[in-house]
Amino acid sequence: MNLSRAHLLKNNDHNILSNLNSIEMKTTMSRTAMILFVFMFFSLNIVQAQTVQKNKSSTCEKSCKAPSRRSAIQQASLNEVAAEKSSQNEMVLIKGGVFTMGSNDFEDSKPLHQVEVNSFWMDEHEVTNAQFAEFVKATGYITVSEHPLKKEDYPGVSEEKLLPGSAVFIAPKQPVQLDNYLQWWQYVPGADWRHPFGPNSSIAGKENEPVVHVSYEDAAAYAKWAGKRLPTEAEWEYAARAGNNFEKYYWGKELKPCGKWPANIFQGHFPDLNNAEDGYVTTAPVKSFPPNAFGLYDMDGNVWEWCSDFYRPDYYSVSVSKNPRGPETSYDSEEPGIEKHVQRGGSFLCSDEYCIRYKAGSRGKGETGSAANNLGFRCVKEFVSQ
Ligand SMILES: [Ca+2]
Repeated sequence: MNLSRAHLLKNNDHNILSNLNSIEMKTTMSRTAMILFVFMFFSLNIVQAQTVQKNKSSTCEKSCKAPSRRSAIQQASLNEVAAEKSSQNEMVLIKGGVFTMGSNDFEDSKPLHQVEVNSFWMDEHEVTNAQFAEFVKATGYITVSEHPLKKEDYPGVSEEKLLPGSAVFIAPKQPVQLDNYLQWWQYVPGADWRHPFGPNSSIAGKENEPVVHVSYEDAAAYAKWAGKRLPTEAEWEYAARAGNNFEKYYWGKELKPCGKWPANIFQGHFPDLNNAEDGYVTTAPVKSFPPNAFGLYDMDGNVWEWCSDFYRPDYYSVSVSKNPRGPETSYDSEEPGIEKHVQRGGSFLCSDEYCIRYKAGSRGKGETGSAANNLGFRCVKEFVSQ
């Protein structure tokens, strides 16, 4: 996620609404094609599959279900505090500890370094539309995407384009070069948390899906209202790893453990063809995929999640080791004048083909005031020992 609002606005065009109408069609078509493919595949391979499957499933069941000693001990430790789990606010107590933070696969995630975090409560799932609606109802809060735009903030953009809105992923109709995100991200006037794809869309029936089109400021305002705060980047990564250091993915070593997609990411050909093998073209209802060892859902994929740290690519070389809270200011040499916060976890648009920053230890970043239809958040709360 590196969507500058001003950049998007300058490149906005007027074909957006017609493109938006194709999103649902594409979903239906891709699912129909998938069903047909699956039917043909199984018709041709059913006998062979039955034989192979017998051996395979027993191995797979075993590797998926037998807990390691480490995870068994960890779980036992978590059970001790399970009584404290709040059923009212759906938070999980994350017992503090030390872990190795970062990844050698990304320049801004180096060096690997030891970090200690205190215990904290964390939302077990991303903040949903229903939860955000409660906040708006109680406070009358207006999100950044709904605010009128000031002409002075967007020099070079014509006045008729200065309409409230947000960034929406719109799949191009054919394969495109992956060097320019403006081929699939468009600034859509009228897109906001209530209208994820633009003015003619709504969140009816999506109450249990993560809220999107929330800027850092919006997420922080919700957190404050809820008596919580946004997680630090270190807390987020510690929680996402859930005791599994050095894994390629937060969920393990394989992309598809036991042949199943463990998170809502992108399958197909990016950005023009989303096969939705995992069942979802865009956001999935929270808790659609299995939780991690700490009981947290969708730490990977679904929507990016805001963290409280400012973004700097070189922060890990100077980070304190205990409860780091990020640098004092943000700086990104790719867009030096733009203030950015860290985002984590990737979204329904991440794959090995593009946007690989859903992998363990990787970092995302975003303009503090920007939003998009794959960007949300979850909150944390201090743990006060009795
Ligand atoms: Ca998906």
